Amino acid sequence: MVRMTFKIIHLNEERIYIMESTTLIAPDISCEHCQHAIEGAVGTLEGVSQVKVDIRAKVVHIDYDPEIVTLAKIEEVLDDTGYTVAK
Ligand SMILES: [Cu+2]
Repeated sequence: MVRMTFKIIHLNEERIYIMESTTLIAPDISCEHCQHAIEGAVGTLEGVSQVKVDIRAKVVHIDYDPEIVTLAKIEEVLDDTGYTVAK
């Protein structure tokens, strides 16, 4: 498994945001259409701050706030969009 997860800590005046950054493998990614579909679906989820699709590597880099959205939810949305995450 090549999934990598690490934490990013953002500080602002009101609270500390502990974001997770994860890389998911979705082997069905093949072109820019896939990229836009994934960015549109995952990028609009509340709690997701950044989505980057690497078409060639067939991976999705996601920064999210685990207090707002779970990784399971993100994977579910990817699955619903047609890109099942490889385990
Ligand atoms: Cu495509």
